[in-house]
Amino acid sequence: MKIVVLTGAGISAESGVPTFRDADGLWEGHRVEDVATPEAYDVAPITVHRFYDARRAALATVAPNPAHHALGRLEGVLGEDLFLVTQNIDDLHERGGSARVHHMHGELLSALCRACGRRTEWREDLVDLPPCPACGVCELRPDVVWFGEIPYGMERIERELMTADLFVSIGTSGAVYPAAGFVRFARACGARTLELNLDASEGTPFFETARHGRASDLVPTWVDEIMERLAH
Ligand code: BV8
Repeated sequence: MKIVVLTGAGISAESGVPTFRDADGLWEGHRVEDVATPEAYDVAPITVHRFYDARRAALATVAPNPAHHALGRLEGVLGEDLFLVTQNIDDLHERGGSARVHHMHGELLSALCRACGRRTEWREDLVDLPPCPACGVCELRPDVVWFGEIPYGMERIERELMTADLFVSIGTSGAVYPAAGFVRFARACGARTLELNLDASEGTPFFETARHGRASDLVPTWVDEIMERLAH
């Protein structure tokens, strides 16, 4: 059974990582859409660095929750038959036991050099514009996909959606594309579809089944069901 799981900020909410909706999409009075853009970075790089430096530093204060751990267990059983694609830029899936995580919107713990294009693991602040470890130029930006930029690995994601038996969306509002369109694409390719989310989302009408509740309850229960089915 091939399963594609898409996660969003809602799976990290119970770990203490604020979702985009919780803060009403605001950060220090800025709309996220206004900070998470290449234009914002060109106009006010320090403001944008402060936004991401704060979120990167906050990772040290949060821990994976039972939903992350359950997906780690599922990977142990399904191996390559599980494709986990996340919109999240935190490292909670990895710390929850998932070894293969596709971060379609990039990662907080990575820096992208605007001079040489290299992506480097990065755990410190970027606001002081440190030199790129590869080329030495001080042009490191957050390795995050901003609005108007192309998400990482779209071809790979589409291939996985085309061959999935089941597409499960966890903790996302279904407000941002192309991720919000995955359910319709998967369904058109013949996959069953399941939404696990705190409440109804913009995507709910496109799912065959939707379960509403907290991810730390819904995800372990669903993973146990799948394990049970795989065992027989
Ligand atoms: C692109 C990284 C071209 C940065 C992010 C008009 C119409 C349609 C599309 C567009 C349009 N105008 C512009 C666009 C394109 C645009 C877009 O979709 N805009 C929206 C605003 C309309 N998209 C883009 O620009 C994308 N690029 O289109 O390129 C292209 C595409 C394909 C191929 C070739 C070319 C790039 C978008 C990426 C932006 N970067 N993140 C950062 O993190 O700072 S987006 C960011 O917000 C997230 O990554 C995520 O994708 C998105 C939404 O966040 P969610 O994860 O869903 O979180 P949210 O807070 O919204 O919801 C939380 C959910 O959890 C809720 O439903 C809640 O009920 C639930 N929840 C809460 N607590 C719990 C819970 N569930 C369970 N348990 C709980 N405890």
